Amino acid sequence: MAKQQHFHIVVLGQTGVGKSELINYLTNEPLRATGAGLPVTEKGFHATDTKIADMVVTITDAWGIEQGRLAEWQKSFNKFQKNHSIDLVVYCIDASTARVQATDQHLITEMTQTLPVIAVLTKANTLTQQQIYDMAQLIPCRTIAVNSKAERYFDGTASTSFGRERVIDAIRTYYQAPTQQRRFLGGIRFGKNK
Ligand SMILES: Nc1nc2c(ncn2[C@@H]2O[C@H](COP(=O)(O)OP(=O)(O)OP(=O)(O)O)[C@@H](O)[C@H]2O)c(=O)[nH]1
Ligand SMILES: [Mg+2]
Repeated sequence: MAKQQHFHIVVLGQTGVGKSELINYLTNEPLRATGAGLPVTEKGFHATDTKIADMVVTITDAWGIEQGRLAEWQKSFNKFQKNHSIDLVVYCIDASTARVQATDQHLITEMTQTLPVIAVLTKANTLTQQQIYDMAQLIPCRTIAVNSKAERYFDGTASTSFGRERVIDAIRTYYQAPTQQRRFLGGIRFGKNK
């Protein structure tokens, strides 16, 4: 098994949900390419040693899950998991659709059996509190709403980014936990959904 030097965070989720953008937002660095249109992050798992606030981490940006390629994705993730120790999975779900898909529910449920997992609802800036709450109820782990990118829209309105501190606080809970406790924290629902 490859030895992980630092606390290892792996960012997973379907293509286009904002995994790479979240990494840039959390690290405050333009580390990963992002974009609309075709899938951006290439097949595989792309690790970078960096810092999130004062935490020294390795953060891995994943190939996004594409429709019709779930089995292929799972095979490649299983292989990755066998060869790397993972301290925390950050599983991203696009909140802008106001839907939680069964694929994401199943994958999170499966992963929480063996790994600590937190979920991030990305692009959450257009949703109401109630919508965020309703989505979080369907996700079997701690869930945090985020907008990774402040931007201007076609209609002239703008959004501000939010959620960074909450995600950092959640990461810190695991970062500070002794190794044996991390798995336990992953298996139970703790902390308040926000
Ligand atoms: N407003 C807003 N836009 C976001 C957010 N997260 C991502 N985006 C945008 O959504 C698009 C897709 O984001 P990416 O980070 O490239 O998505 P990804 O999950 O890495 O996609 P793949 O690499 O294809 O798997 C980009 O145009 C991002 O700028 C968010 O929280 N808010
Ligand atoms: Mg990407």
